[in-house]
Amino acid sequence: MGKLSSKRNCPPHFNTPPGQFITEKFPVLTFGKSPEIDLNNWEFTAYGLVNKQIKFNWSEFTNLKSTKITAQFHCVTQWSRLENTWEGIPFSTISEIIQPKPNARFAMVHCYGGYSTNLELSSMLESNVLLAYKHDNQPLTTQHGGPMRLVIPNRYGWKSAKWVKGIELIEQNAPGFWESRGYHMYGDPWKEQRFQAD
Ligand SMILES: Nc1nc2c(c(=O)[nH]1)N[C@H]1C(S)=C(S)[C@@H](COP(=O)(O)O)O[C@H]1N2
Ligand SMILES: [Mo]
Repeated sequence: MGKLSSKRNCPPHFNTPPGQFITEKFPVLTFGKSPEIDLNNWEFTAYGLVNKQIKFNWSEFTNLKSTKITAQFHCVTQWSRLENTWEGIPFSTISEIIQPKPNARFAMVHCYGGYSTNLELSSMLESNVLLAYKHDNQPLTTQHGGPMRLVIPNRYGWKSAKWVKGIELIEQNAPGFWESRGYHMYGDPWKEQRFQAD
């Protein structure tokens, strides 16, 4: 990765998806209020079409082997933040534990506070998809999804669900919170898959 200073001098279209503008801030985009989560009661579950259902508390979850990635972040409202380091547990690690059944094709990500989003299981298994608890080397703040959020850099930001509580593997695709309000089922920023009608 180049330095941020060199990227700043690039025209916005050079290395960001079409229709996006670069910001160096980290705006907060939340529908409604941030949920209050007590780490002592925090739980992460994975269930549905799996051979082994799991329920982890914070120490069980953070004892899994973590990874660090650097990735762009693209919100459908057109801001992109180019350099973000995220640290957390790859979803592929969770997948090895839960062992999806052959008919598991999609994931519904459920959040504290009621938000949800849907993703293809195959996209979730890419190596840069994390259940992240650090951003730019700091513990995730509450407003950015702390204690833990999904990060899926190859999709628009609404699919990077904050305050993740559970991941349900399903056979038929179904819309999450924004997808049922017209946002795209896949949401690839490089293809400008913003809204369902596009
Ligand atoms: N639970 C939850 N996750 C969410 C949202 C939300 O409203 N609730 N907003 C989404 C949207 S639209 C974006 S762009 C990103 C923004 O993440 P940030 O607030 O950390 O910048 O979070 C996504 N994840
Ligand atoms: Mo967004």
